[in-house]
Amino acid sequence: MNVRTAQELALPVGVTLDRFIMHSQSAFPYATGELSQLLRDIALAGKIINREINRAGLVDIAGANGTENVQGENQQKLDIVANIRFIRALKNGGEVCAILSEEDEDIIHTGNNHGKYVVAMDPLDGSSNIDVNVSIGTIFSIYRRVTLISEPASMADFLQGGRKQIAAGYILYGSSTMLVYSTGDGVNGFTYDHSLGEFILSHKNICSPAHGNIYSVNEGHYNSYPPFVKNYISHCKSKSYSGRYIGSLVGDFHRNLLKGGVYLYPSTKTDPKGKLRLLYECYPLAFIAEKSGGKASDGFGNILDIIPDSFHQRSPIYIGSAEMVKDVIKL
Ligand code: P6P
Repeated sequence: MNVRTAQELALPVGVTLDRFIMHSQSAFPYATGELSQLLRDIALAGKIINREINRAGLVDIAGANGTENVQGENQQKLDIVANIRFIRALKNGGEVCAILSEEDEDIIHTGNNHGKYVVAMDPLDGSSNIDVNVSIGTIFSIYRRVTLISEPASMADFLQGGRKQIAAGYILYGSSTMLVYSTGDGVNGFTYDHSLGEFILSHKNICSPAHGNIYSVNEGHYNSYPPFVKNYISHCKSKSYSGRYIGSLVGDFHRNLLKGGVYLYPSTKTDPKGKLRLLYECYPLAFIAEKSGGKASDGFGNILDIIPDSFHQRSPIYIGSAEMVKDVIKL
């Protein structure tokens, strides 16, 4: 039997999220720690939601809540739980003056009017997959407020445009739970170690492969896609690419980010503007895509250059490996 040496048994735990944040902050001499605290608050909410999700099969928390959100979509119980958990964590953290959530029509004022930041979020995307045990995710986007400190936040704080994001990321509740985020200088991934209750740096400086052989699209809507999307799907088949579509944006995006691939949610007859939300799904993932060398387009231009005009507006999205996104558009 091979007996592990003391050195092997005492391997370092790795870099915790806290230590990574503190180290990153030290690179910004004028950083005063509020953004670091905000990232910790998001991570805390992620740990709590991770626990709820893991119990979903055991504690009657899965399934529909019997209500609809502002979009008219059936809310799952965990959608509401996740929304409450994030709002509470961000309120208690004190750094955020207001939140825009997919689950609420209007912005949520936290009461921290001295908070420098606002957060747009989809607290739990893909939640209809919970009771069939498919990966789901939280998506978040962080802006520095433009309204006066001490005043309540307003629409202007949330309609600054994708290029004004100062940080964005997602939490993937999958076979393992991961937090992936960027504050503008690279993209880093942290895997949750349940035994420690810590996110540990596991994917340093993620670089999106320029090309890949995975395409993610719901081919059930094929007949209502624009011609260029149909051409691209034919192109993928001619190249014998792998179709991988799990019906959960964060899961599809994350796999394509690591392995190379492109996710497409085009406009359709039922969703002429596309299905995904610009402010808290498209913008944050486009931020991550670009900061890791990938691309994100609405079919006409860069997602991050779209000027927003309402909180819950939708956009078509073609996102992932740079060369593959270019291929979608040029076809
Ligand atoms: P469809 C989940 O509802 C979601 O917002 C994304 O997570 C997912 O990629 C997409 O919608 C699935 O939509 O129309 O293919 O079922």
